[in-house]
Amino acid sequence: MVEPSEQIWMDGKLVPWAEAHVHVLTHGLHYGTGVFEGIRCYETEDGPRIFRLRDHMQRLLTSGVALQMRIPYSLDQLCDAAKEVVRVNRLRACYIRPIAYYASIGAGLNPLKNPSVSVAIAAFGWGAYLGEKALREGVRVMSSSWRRISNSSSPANAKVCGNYVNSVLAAMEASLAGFDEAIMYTDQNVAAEGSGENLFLVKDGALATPGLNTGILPGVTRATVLTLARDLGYPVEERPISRGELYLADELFFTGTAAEVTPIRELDHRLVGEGKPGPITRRLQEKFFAAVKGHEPKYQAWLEPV
Ligand code: PPE
Repeated sequence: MVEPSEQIWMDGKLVPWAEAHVHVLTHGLHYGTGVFEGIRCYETEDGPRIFRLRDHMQRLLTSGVALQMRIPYSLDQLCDAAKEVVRVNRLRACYIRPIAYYASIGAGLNPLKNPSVSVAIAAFGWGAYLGEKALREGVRVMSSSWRRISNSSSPANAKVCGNYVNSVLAAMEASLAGFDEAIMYTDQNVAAEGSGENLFLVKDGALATPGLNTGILPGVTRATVLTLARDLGYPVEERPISRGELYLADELFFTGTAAEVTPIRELDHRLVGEGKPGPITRRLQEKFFAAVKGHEPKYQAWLEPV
């Protein structure tokens, strides 16, 4: 559940939470022509620290390029604005949601005729994405009937608002079928990712994760876990993974800003390993939480003071 905060940053001004409106004829609302981010700020012994803020804001700018969007703020300005939102709301642990969208009013597809872009950054309390129990015990997931969008129909590797219809369909289907989350495959039947998470497999002590050419979001948490795994000495590969291979995995887990490192205990009614989080998943999860909470000097550079 989202816990509202007091103020939201909108185009350089702080606006009360309840007044942070956009016009109903906004281009971004009708056509999904926005790009967004999800960033977590963690409470550490030294105060709040935003995890990999620059990497997230850089991805926002890069996603904008895919929509030919001129975001009217620099990387530094976006990072400063995010810190300001955390500060003015006196938040400690929170979730930060920046969005940049084509803001023209009226109908007509091509936004380049009136290319005004608005940017908003909100910060609010948001606990464990799939629940605290999910982090401890793992989640039950299904193979989605919806295919992950491909890079040939949309810039699938960019965090574009419109892309998320695909994820929303998969998330609704999984929830209505009684599962916690979905795994989506490409049109070529290789595993891609969850509706809002990247996917990892562990087999015989080695890790594998789908490559970016499957149309996945290049997750910041995915990159973090790849680094942690390599530093711990686990072999890691980015490669195609079939559904059958997922069924025979020793361990599966999701990564994401919201989902953090969430073990998967069941896929399509088949237990993953022994049906509980496996040892490598647990080790990576522990390392991840140690890093974000400032307990790993080696990864301090990932933590941004507000
Ligand atoms: N894939 C998708 C499709 C995705 O939306 C996310 C983040 C990831 C992978 C993981 O990326 P990263 O957060 O950089 O490690 N999903 C965000 C939104 C979730 C939502 O429900 O909204 C998030 O985790 O913040």
